[in-house]
Amino acid sequence: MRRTHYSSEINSDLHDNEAIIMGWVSSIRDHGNMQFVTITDRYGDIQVVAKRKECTEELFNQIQQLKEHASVAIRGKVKSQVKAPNGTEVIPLELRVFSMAKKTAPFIIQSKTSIGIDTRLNLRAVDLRRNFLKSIFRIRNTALKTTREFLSEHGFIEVNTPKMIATATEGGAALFPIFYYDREAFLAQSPQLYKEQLTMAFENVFEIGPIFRAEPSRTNRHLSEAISIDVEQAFVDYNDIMRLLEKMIIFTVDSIKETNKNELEYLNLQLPNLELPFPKYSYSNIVSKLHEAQEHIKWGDDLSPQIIKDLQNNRTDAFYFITDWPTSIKPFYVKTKGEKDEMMCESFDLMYGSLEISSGSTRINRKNDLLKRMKKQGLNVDAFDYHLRVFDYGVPPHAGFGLGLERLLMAITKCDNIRDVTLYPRDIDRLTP
Ligand code: AMO
Repeated sequence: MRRTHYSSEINSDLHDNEAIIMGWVSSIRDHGNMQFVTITDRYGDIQVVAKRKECTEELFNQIQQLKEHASVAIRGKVKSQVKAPNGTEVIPLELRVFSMAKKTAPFIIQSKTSIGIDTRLNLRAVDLRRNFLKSIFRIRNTALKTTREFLSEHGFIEVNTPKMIATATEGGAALFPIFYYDREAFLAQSPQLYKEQLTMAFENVFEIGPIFRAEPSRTNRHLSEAISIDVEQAFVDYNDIMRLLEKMIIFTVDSIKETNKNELEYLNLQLPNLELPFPKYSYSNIVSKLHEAQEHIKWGDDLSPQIIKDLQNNRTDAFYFITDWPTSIKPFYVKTKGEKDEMMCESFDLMYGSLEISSGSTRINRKNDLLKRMKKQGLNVDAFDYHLRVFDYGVPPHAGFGLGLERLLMAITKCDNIRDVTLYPRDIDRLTP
């Protein structure tokens, strides 16, 4: 048997014609002498209606024994039917069961509301058959596709950098050590140093790949393995990069609106009409506002999601930048605001409500400045020799950002738990499936 039509191709033009559909059983309604079976394929659903009087005894029994999730092919006659969900149904003539479901899934496929995420994650491939998640991952697909399109149109080339590395790049974030033959190595926390180096030859580069962070805490916004959209550009500074990033976000959100109408409708989401430029608040300005609100925070402290939430009265529906952070809480490669103002650096976080979506900065491009900062942050300069040596050969001024794909999806789909927007999430408690 070969598939002749996808569910989306079954329409009233095919009335009285035969078709072979393939997919899995997403719902069964048993009305005694009538069985309603929904077959789902990658494009949607089609209703199959078996009537005892119109089928052979054997076929009717076979259909009656079907279970949700079984993988099947049905040859049948297409009938226009106004009462059917998409105006047509299929009257079965032959059923082939490729694989019968042996168990009942511990969650309801058609339901929008979900049961405990751990139960679902333990059976993730089956969980992903839910329309809710399929909608999210189709939106993810658009986000990835349009990001690539946007960056390529803006003269960036896509690169891949090593994920097994010798040194930390992101200070505070903990590393996963691995065995590398007879040495210790680490999983890359970010492609930071490599993307910077690549601006020497290519000027504009981007990478979409995994980053690994040994996050010790259990939160709804941290993964041990996340996907980062990393961008680096030569001969620009952080202001140019913020302009690029906000344009990219708008391009992505608009493309999703255009491409994923069905998914957005299913998820009951109305994406905002975003306007340029996104608001910018300096770190110092936010700290002053926090002082006015009687929050206990010192200039130089990091801003926790909770403190930002409090400041916004829990408003969580807008993108904005927090700029000019204290140098002491940003990584060693970030350029300061200038000799007079070494305390602050040319850096930004892109926020959505209290969720950090991206961070970026102008980078240090002079070797002496970089050495000074590394020493100040207590780093072992010798371990970075492989990186520092390229600074003897004319590293251009450059700037860039890292954007967490899952964080962006949380913002777009309004999911509170990062695990829902990750196919197979990794966290402190989870290494399977
Ligand atoms: P940073 O460490 O801020 O910056 O990371 C950049 C973005 O990556 C996402 N992210 C995460 N997402 C899920 N789980 C995690 N554990 C996690 N950690 C980070 C966030 C964050 O904003 N090299 C710099 C970027 C740059 O300056 O180019 C960096 O890695 O969305």
